[in-house]
Amino acid sequence: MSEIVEFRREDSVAVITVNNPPVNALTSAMRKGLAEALAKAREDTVIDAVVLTAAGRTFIAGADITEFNKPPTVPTTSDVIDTIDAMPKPVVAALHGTPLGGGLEIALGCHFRVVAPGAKLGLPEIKLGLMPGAGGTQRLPRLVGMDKAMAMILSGDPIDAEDALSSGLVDEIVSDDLVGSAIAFAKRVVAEKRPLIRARDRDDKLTQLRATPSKFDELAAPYLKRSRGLHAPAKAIEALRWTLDVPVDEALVREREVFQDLKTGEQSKAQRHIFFAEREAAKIADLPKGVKPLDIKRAAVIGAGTMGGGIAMCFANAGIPVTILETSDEALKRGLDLVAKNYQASAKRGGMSSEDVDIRLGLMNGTTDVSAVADADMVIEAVFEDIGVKRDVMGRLDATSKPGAILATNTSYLDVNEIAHFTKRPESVLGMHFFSPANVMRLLEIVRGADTKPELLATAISVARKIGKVPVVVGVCHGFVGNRILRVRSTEAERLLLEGALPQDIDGALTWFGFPLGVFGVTDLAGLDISWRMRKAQGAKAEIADQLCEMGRFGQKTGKGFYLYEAGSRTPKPDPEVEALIVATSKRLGIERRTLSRDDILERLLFPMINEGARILEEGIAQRPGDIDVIWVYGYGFPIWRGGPMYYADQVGLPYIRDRLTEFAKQTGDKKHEPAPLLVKLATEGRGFGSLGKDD
Ligand code: T1G
Repeated sequence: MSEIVEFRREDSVAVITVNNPPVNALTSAMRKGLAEALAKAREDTVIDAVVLTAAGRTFIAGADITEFNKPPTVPTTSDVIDTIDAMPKPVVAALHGTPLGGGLEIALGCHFRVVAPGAKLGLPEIKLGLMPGAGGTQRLPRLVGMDKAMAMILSGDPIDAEDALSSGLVDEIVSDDLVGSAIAFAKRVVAEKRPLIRARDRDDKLTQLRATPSKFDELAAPYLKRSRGLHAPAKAIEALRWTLDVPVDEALVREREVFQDLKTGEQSKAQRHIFFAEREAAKIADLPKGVKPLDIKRAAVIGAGTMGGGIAMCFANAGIPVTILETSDEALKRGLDLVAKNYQASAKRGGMSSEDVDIRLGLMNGTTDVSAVADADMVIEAVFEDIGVKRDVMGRLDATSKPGAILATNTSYLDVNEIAHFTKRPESVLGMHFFSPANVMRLLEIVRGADTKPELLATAISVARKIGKVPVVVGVCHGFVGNRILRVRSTEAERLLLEGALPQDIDGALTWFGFPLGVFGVTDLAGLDISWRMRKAQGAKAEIADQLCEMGRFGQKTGKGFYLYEAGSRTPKPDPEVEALIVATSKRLGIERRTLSRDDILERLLFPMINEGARILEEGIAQRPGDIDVIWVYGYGFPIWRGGPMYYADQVGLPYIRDRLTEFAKQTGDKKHEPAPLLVKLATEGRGFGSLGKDD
């Protein structure tokens, strides 16, 4: 038998165990081993039942994604499942950990399923730009009904063991000795001569829907609406519909074909890039071996504003007690009320039970007494973005926090090294840049100061993962990685307004590209006044935005900004007044307006961002191009199916980008547009950013 598939017998039950750490990814060798083991179980007359299980931390967590760029090999996962389907003896899947993707599809092909508590079961293919390709779209709805199956397949989110039991995905939850219980289950099935249940042949859960197929469209509509730009959701919905009117054998063949198409498509490749980049981003190349994260038993957040409250929610959500410090009872009450309101809203939407809300609120301890942070292992300040305020707060935290506590500053632009030296323990300071709303946004930039101890970085990464964030370690510079690149885009957008584009042209180009919102839509949402104040403090100017602010047009909150908002509406409407102002400003500045195509606009916005990304890499502010991609996908709405700015650059081709940047530098007279040396070097060598670290 193959090394990664073990076959043994317990009385008359064959126990087939896969073992391919860390996540039992379904490799071609595993499929081969499974096919052989199943054949052996089938032929051995002593054996009258089979238990299929996995060693280590999880049942099969899906196909091995690293094999996706190679041609498919036989036996395929579908072949393995067909073998199980055709088996005259009961096959029981014993599930634990994260049975996902092809792993869950194999389990769906078994006749029975038992599961350990704590398991998470799902079909996450959609997150990789795919849909299930080994029967998932046909078997899951037959087991759990269309509503549930569609939610699982279209969200890609797993469900827990209890949910799996109540929805009919599994037959039993077994609390201890998973394999022993599965063997006992199999023996019971044999003794009771229970008929073998093949999911593919079941129909009871779909009868009602077949009678009213329009209900299917109603179910699908919200998912289609949310899937702008992505190919996979519509394909998955199409495949799910086949359960209503296409014979199952044919539907299974079609499903596999569509899956193969998606797998070789550009979108899935980009999404797979992000999957691996996200995991790479949590690794720090020069971290000394053996550095262990510190245990964070209690956290404290300074400031109960929107940001502070959101950060505190992240800790409470992960079960970590958190103290929230404010300067006045009023501000504290306001902050805690907002947190409670957020939780209640999410309970109302069905996101959590009211007990969950109570548990989470119970983990939060609001105070105005700074000495209450003394027992926190990690303190995150989320006070006003002003270096003087930060100096004051960090000084006080230094005086009160216990030795060894991590002091994190949640700043978006400020110099973390300077902030670290507001304390007498700069080695205990780092930046943790959360994105608003902090309880929702997944990105966390972890800013490494010059003195930051390695343990702190390891701890910040481990805490980030515990609180459900995607951590990326970055170096110190103005705006770090995300906002530094954002600033380049904003500058270009302003310039484009003066050169001939209108806000709706620029935003239209960006939303066409796949961003959920354009530059000016975002500005109107966030409010124009904040950056106006920042510009005034720095003596900086933005021709159009400054004039809009002087007119009191601060964005959605005043009903007017770059766009017009009708009372109570969040829909931006182009405003002739703004158009006239832009045209007049161009004229006043002596800029001859010209027509800019969508491509002109996109290149002018995106290529300088890519150029800045190259500089960020040269300076070592980001460790790898993939880190920049992860930051822009998770923090700034860069369409995941385009893989992030640096991955996208490689698809466009660096020589073209280099040449265009050179032209922009000539046109605008801005030297910053000149292509960065790294970009030029890679373009000349015929390489892409993706080759960095691999060839040199
Ligand atoms: N293939 C290859 N490598 C994988 C992998 C996979 N499916 N899943 C994880 N890894 C690597 C990962 O890169 C990392 O490597 C290590 O394992 C630990 O992962 C026909 C075809 C299982 C919930 O989408 O969601 O089946 O960085 O750090 O936080 O329909 O990994 O250590 O070198 O994430 O404990 C469907 C993807 C495939 C599951 C574990 N399956 N994986 O999380 O650890 S499509 C998935 C996950 C499919 C069929 C189709 C998570 C996890 P390294 P980790 P974790």
